Amino acid sequence: SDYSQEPSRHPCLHINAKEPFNAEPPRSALVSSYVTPVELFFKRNHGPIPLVDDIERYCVDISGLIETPKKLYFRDIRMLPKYNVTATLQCAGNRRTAMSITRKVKGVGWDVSAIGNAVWGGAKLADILELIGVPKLTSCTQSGGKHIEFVSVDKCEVEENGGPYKASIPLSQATNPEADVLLAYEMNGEVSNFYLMIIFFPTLGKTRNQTELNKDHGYPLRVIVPGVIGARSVKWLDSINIIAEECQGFFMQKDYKMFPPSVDWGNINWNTRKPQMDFPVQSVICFLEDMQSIKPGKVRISGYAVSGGGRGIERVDVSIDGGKTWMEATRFQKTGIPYIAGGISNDKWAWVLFELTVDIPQSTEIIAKAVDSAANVQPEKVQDIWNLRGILNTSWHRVHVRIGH
Ligand code: MTE
Ligand code: MO
Repeated sequence: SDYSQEPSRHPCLHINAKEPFNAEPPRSALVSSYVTPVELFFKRNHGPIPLVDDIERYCVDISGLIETPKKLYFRDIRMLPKYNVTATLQCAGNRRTAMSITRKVKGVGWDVSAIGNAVWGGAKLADILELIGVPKLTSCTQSGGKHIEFVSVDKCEVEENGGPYKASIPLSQATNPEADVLLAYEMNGEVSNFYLMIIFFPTLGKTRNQTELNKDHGYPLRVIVPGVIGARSVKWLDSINIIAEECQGFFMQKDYKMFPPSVDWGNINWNTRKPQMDFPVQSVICFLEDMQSIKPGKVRISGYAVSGGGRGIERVDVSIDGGKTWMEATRFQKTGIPYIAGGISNDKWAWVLFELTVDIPQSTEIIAKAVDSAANVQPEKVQDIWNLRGILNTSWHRVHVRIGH
């Protein structure tokens, strides 16, 4: 494979694999702002970054079990109403390294930063499908299409034997405008425009290219499926197929499925499980790395909490005595606006940042666990949710702090 065209990347990223490129920011970058800067957003790839250079000729082929197959050019998609959806993208492999410490798992190792929150700008998939004759809230087309498959431009060397990355979601979700599934062509457009206006004003012409999706994140067009593991948000979209059964690609059928701790590589039967879609409730402490030493006195503990499926965060509990007693942290999204569970102005697909200022008199273990709007709680021990692919590690997050002088 050809890795000679890879884009340049931020030097602060921790590289977990070079080719394909897999990297995450330091923990502190995640709590520095509600919206994660593009350069510090984690990058998860299964092959070289593909080059789409002729935007005029670029188009998405939509076919399969529909009455009127169609080619949509980039300009056709840009003509549809544009939505900005703030959504947290989390890789199912986030926190995999910590899971493999108890018992070995297979997959790229990640610390706690295979996650980021961005403002995705693009057309709603429900609008696109309506444009080609599939009405809103359709769960089955006349010719029996029940799933919508996204096929990428990239080549996944190992998993797909050089074929493209693929995934599917139910048609009912794709045609539901409330599910906010996007074909996105902008990442943090609103946000960077705001900052760039300050920096470059009045040369606003310069801001244009900064807002479009960059190569690492799917230029020129990617799918965003809010509330669902990152693996379904296909980058560098090439075509869309309406199909009867869910996509049969590697990443749907032979990967990203959640197995019980009893299943190992000797007895696995992939057909017994469904592809993972929504991610479970998660929270992580980000203000310091594990085993860091700090000064005694008041400490501001901070981190992120998020749940899948549009379930909001009801509560974040923090312990500074290894889980004997708990305190509730405060949560926020946009700076200055307090987060009210179930509030109408919440970004429903986005994480909350949490914080709690406490006195830490001695070296200890700090723990965080979150509760979502359906009262789901994170599991205490990683052993209980261990699975051979090391996905969905949502066990209580623990950091050890040493008090030094
Ligand atoms: N899309 C393509 N075409 N190729 C990929 O390798 N990786 C998926 C998903 N979409 C992938 C893809 C996975 S596993 C994740 S977690 C997200 O993209 C990561 O998105 P990001 O690199 O923009 O953070
Ligand atoms: Mo992922």
